[in-house]
Amino acid sequence: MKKEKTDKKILSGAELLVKSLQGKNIKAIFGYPGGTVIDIFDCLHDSDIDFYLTRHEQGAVHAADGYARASGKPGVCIATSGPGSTNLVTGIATAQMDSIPLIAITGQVPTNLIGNEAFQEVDTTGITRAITKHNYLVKDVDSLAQIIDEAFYIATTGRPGPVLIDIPKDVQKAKTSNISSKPINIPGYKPTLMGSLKQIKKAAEFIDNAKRPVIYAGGGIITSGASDLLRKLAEKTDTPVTTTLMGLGAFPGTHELFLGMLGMHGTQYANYAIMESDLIIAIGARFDDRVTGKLSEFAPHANIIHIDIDPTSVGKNVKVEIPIVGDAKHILKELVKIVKDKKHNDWIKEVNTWKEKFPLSYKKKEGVVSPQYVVECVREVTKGNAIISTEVGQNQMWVAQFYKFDKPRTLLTSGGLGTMGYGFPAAIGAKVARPDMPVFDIAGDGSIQMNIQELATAVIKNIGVKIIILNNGYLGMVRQWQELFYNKRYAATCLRTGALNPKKCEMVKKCPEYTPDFVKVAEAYGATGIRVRKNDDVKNAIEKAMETDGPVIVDCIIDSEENVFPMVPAGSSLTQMIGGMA
Ligand SMILES: Cc1ncc(C[n+]2csc(CCOP(=O)(O)OP(=O)(O)O)c2C)c(N)n1
Ligand SMILES: [Mg+2]
Repeated sequence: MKKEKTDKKILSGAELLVKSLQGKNIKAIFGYPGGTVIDIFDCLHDSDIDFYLTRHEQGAVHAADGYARASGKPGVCIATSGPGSTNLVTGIATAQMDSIPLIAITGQVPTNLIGNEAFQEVDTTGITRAITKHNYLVKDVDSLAQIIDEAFYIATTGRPGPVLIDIPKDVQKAKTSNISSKPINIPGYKPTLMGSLKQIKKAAEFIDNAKRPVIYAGGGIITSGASDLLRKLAEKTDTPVTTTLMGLGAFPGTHELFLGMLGMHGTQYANYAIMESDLIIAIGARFDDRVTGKLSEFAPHANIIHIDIDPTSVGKNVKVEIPIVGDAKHILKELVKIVKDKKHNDWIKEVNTWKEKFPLSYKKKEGVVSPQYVVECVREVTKGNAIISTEVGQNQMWVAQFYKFDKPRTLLTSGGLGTMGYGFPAAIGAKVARPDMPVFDIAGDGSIQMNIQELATAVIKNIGVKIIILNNGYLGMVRQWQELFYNKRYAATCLRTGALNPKKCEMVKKCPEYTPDFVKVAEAYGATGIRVRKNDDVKNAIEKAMETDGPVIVDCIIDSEENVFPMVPAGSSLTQMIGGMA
């Protein structure tokens, strides 16, 4: 009798969606309501899912992304049709560029109105086609259960990425008895996990014979959970390791074989090691232009082994001797078994000489806060036991250079798209995923204003994210390029004036010292604000922020002319670094 009842279970599309999310153990959703998603919210109303109402859909999608990066589980966000879904676009593209598993659910106008320029109609699947791993317009409620399962499968397997499900309002209301899905079988999507053993053996031979090997590791190590194996490979073969921005935390930042980040704002010694290397072992990285510098001069003496789960990434930008397609964890497991124990005394000595001669450094100045010191202090106070998100610009690069990330999933940063406004909502998502961890957003004064409204979300839900603003009064990274390559013509980068030519602008004299005053902004939202003007006060302020309940802004006034060095000018070779040690 009872059994018959369950067999005939009938659900609306919206009910089925919420039940499916619960079935997938989704505990938190970030989003914003609107006309075409009221049915879904009406079902969420009775569910035990934690819902986080952000103040902008961009906040929701970045929060879901931060949740995913911090936890390794897919993040889920929801928005209404039209402006709701277009507000998700930047966040979806951010997740796509950094291979983050994300499910974006959008409402759509009823199917009979699609194509009619209906109120709040946009072609969401059309707009997001190029920035999602896959997307769906659900035309029939009977297909919904299968689509949801497929969406999660695609988002989380292979090279992960965002998947969008666009659900018209009538589909949400329509009833179906098709509430479970069939085993997933998607023709044309069968990610390769196990690398070819023949290729792995060949790679081991190259590694055994190399004299000056370097491991170049990317975010793929973190995604696949291969950090321990990476360390084993490096230690067994006595090979120095450099990582991309996305790879920071994949290898202990304090390990003696660690070279720091490579590329445009990488360390001199990482870049020199790459340029002198005879074998680059690239794992879960894609030879992005910020990493390679001038491609034709990149690593002139090196053979390249390229391990990646995405076959389209392998050999895309550089010539690769040994391509291996598969999951880094599987491949490294095999590789670690068969490579020989090695010592590269001469090579390590050479690398260590560069480390000593060309360290990352900065000078502390009087009367201002040193941004690099702030980053070091956050690490000291938290003992590195924290999750750090960044915004984009100089703030991001100072974090990458001076915070020694020891563990995976402790740095959240928009690497591929470089999205200002990412860090704060991502930190909120991270804190929801990992309430046990201190979470900091190390921000620029420009970027933080792109999603500052999420202070309301953080205050109301008591999400204790600590925002450290490295306040230089400028869109600092762009100003740095203008200083170095555009004759100090600071067009539209001075945040105090907004002027095309700040020298001629009277505003500097007239406007208040800070626009906005971030301490007051924090207070206006019901958060705590602290201003710091000198290095001596930095540590105290960070400690106080840690002790204070709820969100805190620590506004650090830094020198507006502080630059991120060393630097490889765009289009130059990795050896042509400026602003480093001579
Ligand atoms: C959404 C977005 N718009 C524009 C840019 C271009 N951009 C890159 S860095 C930067 C300056 C960021 O200023 P701020 O947040 O104050 O950081 P700072 O470099 O000063 O640390 C800009 C405008 C971007 N990356 N993202
Ligand atoms: Mg700034």
